[in-house]
Amino acid sequence: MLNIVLFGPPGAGKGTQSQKLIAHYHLVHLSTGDLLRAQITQGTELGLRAKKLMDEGLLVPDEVVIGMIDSALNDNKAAAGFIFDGFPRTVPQAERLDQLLAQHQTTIGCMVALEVGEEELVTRLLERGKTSNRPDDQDETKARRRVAVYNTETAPVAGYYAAQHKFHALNGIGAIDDIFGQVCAVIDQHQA
Ligand code: B4P
Repeated sequence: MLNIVLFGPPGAGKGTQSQKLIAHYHLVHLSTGDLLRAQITQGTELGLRAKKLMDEGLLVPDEVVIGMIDSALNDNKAAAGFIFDGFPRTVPQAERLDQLLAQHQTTIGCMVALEVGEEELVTRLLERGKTSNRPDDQDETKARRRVAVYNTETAPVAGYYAAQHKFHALNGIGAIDDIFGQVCAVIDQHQA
């Protein structure tokens, strides 16, 4: 099984690269952002609670996203592997993911981090906000808050995977196809 964590700040290109990776490696895409937005669209109680936090650029509680990932893993037992996009976003989420994958007799192969500076991130998020209708992409203050939340709460997750010798960082600035080639090179090297 091939399990990849695609890591990086909001707007780094995780969703963009995930779309290309699932086509190339035939993996199941698990984006906690997409799963949460689906709950919002369906108007579930979970979605209503998550929306308030997401619109403000804050993280949804760990137990909520861990529960969604647990269900998704159980729903995709025949998968060749998973791309985890936007998850784990905290160290407790990373620890729980390891436990959940162990229950399925598998583990994370590698984490690929896309590195992009704050000004470029904010530019990308606000640009996407012109067409995405995502409330969290509409406002510069919220975009900067998401980057700040990433720096304090999510960035330590890199150390968690570095301690397992699974962490690889790439420059996330450049042509999307060039970055995709570099991400594939890291994954292929890990599989070899
Ligand atoms: P996400 O849906 O994960 O949102 P994101 O971080 O903005 O997405 P991403 O980083 O994938 O966007 P991409 O670069 O592809 O999360 C949204 C919210 O959900 C969070 O703020 C949080 O509230 C909640 N949440 C989600 N997961 C959670 C968790 N595990 N725990 C707690 N809360 C959680 O795209 C950005 C733009 O850049 C696009 O327009 C794209 O076209 C552009 N772009 C991409 N690559 C580019 C490149 N190389 N050059 C130029 N532009 C590029």
